[in-house]
Amino acid sequence: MAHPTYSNLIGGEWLPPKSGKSFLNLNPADHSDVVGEFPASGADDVALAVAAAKKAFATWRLVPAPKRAEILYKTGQLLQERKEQYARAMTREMGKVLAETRGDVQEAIDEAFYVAGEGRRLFGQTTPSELQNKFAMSVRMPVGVVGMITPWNFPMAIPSWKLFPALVSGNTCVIKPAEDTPLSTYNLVQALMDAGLPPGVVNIVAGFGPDAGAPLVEHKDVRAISFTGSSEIGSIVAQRAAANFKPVSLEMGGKNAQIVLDDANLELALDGALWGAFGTTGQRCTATSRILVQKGIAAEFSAKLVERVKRLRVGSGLEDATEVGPQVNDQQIETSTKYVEIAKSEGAKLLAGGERLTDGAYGTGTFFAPTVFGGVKPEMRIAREEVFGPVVSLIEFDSFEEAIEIANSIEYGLSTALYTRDVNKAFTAIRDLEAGITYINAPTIGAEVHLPFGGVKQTGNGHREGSQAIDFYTTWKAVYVDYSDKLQRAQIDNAE
Ligand code: UN1
Repeated sequence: MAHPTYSNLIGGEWLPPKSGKSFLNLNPADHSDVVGEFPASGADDVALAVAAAKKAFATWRLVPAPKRAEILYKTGQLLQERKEQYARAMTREMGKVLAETRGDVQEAIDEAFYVAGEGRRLFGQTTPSELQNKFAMSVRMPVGVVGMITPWNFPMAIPSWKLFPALVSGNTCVIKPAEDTPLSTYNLVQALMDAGLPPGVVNIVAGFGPDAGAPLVEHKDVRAISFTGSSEIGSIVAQRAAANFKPVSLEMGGKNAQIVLDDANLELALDGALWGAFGTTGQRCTATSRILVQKGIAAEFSAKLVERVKRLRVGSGLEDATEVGPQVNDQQIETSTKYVEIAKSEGAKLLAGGERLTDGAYGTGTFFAPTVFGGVKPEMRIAREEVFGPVVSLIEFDSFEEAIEIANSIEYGLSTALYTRDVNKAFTAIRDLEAGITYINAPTIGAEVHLPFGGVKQTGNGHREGSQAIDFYTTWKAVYVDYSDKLQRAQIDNAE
């Protein structure tokens, strides 16, 4: 069947890539289903897109913020109308089940309505001047052209976390979506354009990291970079951007722990573990990949978990009965396979899954059996390194203090969860867990758009999305207005 061909969006026009190259976007549940052909762009395409964004910035920054926000509000409404259509397109290109792709579109809708309100805030401060008849204030200014590099696991939500706050702040954008899932970014930007976004304010350059991402990071007219992806690539992005002091916001890996104390509601903790570890086929940066269980309940918890994991229905995300969709591509399958081998060689005990599924309809896609390892020790690689697949490790501990220590003993620090009925322990964990997010009696996944999102250690570089995103997409200007009609020298004339 003929598939649609997409171009780059540059200055409001659809332009084929200068490189003349393209790639196919395949359905991970069925590789014979081609979702579309997308440009494999290069530095020339990036340069055109940045020039268009720079031109558009001259006028977009002068549009009053409440007006910019109205376009975002309208975008939210259009996304509501198109939710089912965009969710289906997303499941087709990314694989996760429909309930989750609906959630992904919903997250973009939430972000649109939340950020639209920001158009009438974007608050600065006023403060007394040390001098008479002088007014002092701080105002937020846009930074200019912002480059965005987004991942495939939340193909609409994450672009919305970056585009919407950048836009309400008056910036213009060039976005390079992940090569596995460009269509959802196209759909999101289509909604923005239909809501009245002027040409050139958002530009899309599709392609691969080394060819299209790198020139975006390095372009001198790109004033800031927002990246979500692996810590490995994030480090390269940060180093390249550092050459010309470009601010970079990085959201990267996780190795998120769910701690279950022996006083916990066990069924609730099981529900949470199952959803946290196997929702999105384990392909969330917030996914539960370590379950720390207190010794007294470990055997029961492990048996019940394994029993439920074995019953999970793996299949195409477009089918209603499916609970776990495919992994996004072969590379991810290889990573899961590699970590299963590593875990086995380290002496961890395979309790469920552990292999690629190839029988029947599975053969045309990239499916991996939901996998559980028991007997995992905190020092094993399977307990420390990110897998980004449907693989979870069970680690036993004696005391609450030991659980916190194990949870913190890794290089990442995104999300954590504690299941307990003891309020004192809950608050102690909130204080002591080294992570950007802590849940009590809820799984490690499920952040809401109006709270800070991001992590510590190798997970991030100090910035937060969600409620704090505006801080990255604006720069402060201090403004002094002297209405004394005479020269007043700060630090000197106020001494009198
Ligand atoms: C991610 O995996 O990169 O908190 C983002 C969550 C989602 C976002 C995940 N709202 O699990």
